[in-house]
Amino acid sequence: MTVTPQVEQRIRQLQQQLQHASYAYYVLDNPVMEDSVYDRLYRELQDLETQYPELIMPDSPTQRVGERPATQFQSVQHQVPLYSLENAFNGDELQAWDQRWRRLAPPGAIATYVCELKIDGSAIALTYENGVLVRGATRGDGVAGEEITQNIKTIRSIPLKLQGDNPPPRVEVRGEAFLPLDVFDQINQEREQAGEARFANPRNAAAGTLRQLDSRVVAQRRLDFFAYTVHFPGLAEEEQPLDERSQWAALEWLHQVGFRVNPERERCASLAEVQAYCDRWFTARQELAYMTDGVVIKLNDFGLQEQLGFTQKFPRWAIALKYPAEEAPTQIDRIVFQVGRTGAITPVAEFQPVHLAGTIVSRATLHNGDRIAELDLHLGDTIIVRKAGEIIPEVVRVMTDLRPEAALPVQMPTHCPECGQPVIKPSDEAVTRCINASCPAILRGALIHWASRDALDINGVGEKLVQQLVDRQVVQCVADLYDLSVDDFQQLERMGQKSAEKLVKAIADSKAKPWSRVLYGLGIRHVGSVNAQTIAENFPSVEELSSAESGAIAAIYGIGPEIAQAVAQWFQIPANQDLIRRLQAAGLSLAQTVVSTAPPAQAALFAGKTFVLTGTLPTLSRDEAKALIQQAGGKVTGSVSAKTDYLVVGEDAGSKLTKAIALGVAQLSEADLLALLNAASSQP
Ligand code: 0OW
Repeated sequence: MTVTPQVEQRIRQLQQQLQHASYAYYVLDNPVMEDSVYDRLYRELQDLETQYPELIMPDSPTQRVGERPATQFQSVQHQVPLYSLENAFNGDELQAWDQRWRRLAPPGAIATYVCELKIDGSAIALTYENGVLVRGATRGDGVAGEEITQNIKTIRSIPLKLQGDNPPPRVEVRGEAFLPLDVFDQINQEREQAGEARFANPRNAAAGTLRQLDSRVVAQRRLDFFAYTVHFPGLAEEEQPLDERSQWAALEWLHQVGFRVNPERERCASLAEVQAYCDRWFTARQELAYMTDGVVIKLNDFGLQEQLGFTQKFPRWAIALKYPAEEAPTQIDRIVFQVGRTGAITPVAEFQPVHLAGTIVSRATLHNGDRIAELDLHLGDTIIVRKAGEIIPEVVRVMTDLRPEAALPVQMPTHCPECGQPVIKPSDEAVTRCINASCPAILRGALIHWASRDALDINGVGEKLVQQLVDRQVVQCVADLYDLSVDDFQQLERMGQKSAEKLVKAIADSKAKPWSRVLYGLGIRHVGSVNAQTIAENFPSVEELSSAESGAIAAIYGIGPEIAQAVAQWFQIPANQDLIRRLQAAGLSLAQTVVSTAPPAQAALFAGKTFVLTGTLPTLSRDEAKALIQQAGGKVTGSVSAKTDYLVVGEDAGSKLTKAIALGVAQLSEADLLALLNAASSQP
């Protein structure tokens, strides 16, 4: 189709607005646009770029998630090697490092140090040409890594294009890709619900995610990134765009061109200040939203760094002071066996509380029966517990010489501790499992999973409520939720009329959720939220899916035979077929219909948002537009400023539009505005 100037302008406008909104949300952590507005404008841009592919820009937000999964990764050479860090484990070793570099430096060298939290993720290398991201790679062995550009592009806090004018011809940026702790927990819950092994720690989770062949899986996992190094290959020192040739200036530049740089960085004038910073963060790190495993100390001045150079493996001008991987002895009190949502039985050691890595610990997972046998664990044993990079403390070993006389070896239960039914231990698995579908633990897990955020997203159905519903046998399967009345809920503890009414409404509203979420909510093994989405796109109704052979399901790109088998078998089980019939009778769609995500009620749609009107609107007068915005909770002012959230743009827009573009204020046409208001008012 021929491109008109209006279309080109609209596409540029959308690309710029969405890019700005994404930067504000993911890098500045300061959203400037409602999700529903972002999603709508994003879909408009996708449609326009599909019609006019020649107008697609490399930094358009639509370029973040690729379509086709890779089949493998290419190996690539790093232009500048990625060095790792020498470790120090205490103050003395830090002092020793300081003495070592001073012996090699020119006499009387004055050193300023830069302290950076050591992010516990996975190091990656980014290459920008003329300001555009052209390649992303894993660290690999420091000399060569794997090319994972498509996956890197899904990390929203990594700019697809550097901000600012006339970017250097080539820039190499290094930093740590990591999973925030809340995302890490969420992923592990999903993996557990899908019957997959949990990630042991955020570092493994980040590294594993970066090496996913399907970038849509990476996008779902919401990796984040802190930059900490920049190189300008081919640029002489005086041509480099840094205020001064130092690590501090490099971090400032990285922040200016659009990267996240860790905000806790500090300059220190002496080793004593460095030690104080490290001591402070040794305890304060527990509050951070991401995992750290130490502090990286660097000499700030690049000239001094160049004089000191590198050993075979490490820069002489940097060191990592690691937090001690603490271990402590303690006495086992008892072993408890937890039954998870999939019936997996996990042994947990409960012991005398010990202080580990800044926290008090009194429980540690024993994973499974194989691990218990490996440890040769006996009741009453004295054990060594460890908590380092791993989130969950673990039992390292038993101090057998302290074992009490006639101590009994720990055995896995032969019957489920929750329902009393015999358990199974598949020969090829380490896990012991209850397979009684009406086991209270499995039912509790199924209800919590069903109501979870990525499934039917039912507010109010959490652990406490589910415990009561199952203990009182009010519910035997997830479909029963849809039969519960306000009275039924009011029989429960701490449930007033209002909460009961809200709960019944939340459950009723969940019927509008799309088929892909229902499929995920069923909790079929190996079917996580991404697989469910993929399967639902290929089998858009439960009728088609339940009658499909596993081979037909396995034929879906990205769905392996194991997942396909689990899905086909699930639909063969009579109790599951009853469940599906019950859900349909309750009014759930179980078919792929276009369901608009219910935007907030119109009255609150624009609450707290400031609008400016400019130009002549096609159908609304200024006053009519103003009234509509005010009715939706928005404020209308006369001039554009950094506080303006939206500029509504009509014909012959003047200086307000110029200022809005300069400030990155999101722009809406009259049609955009009306679409948002209509979407909100048509909420069921
Ligand atoms: N993980 C980090 C971090 C950091 C590089 C540059 C020279 C030698 C290491 O937060 N803040 N700064 C550096 O500086 N490295 C870091 O992590 C290293 C990279 C490779 C292994 C560690 O992840």
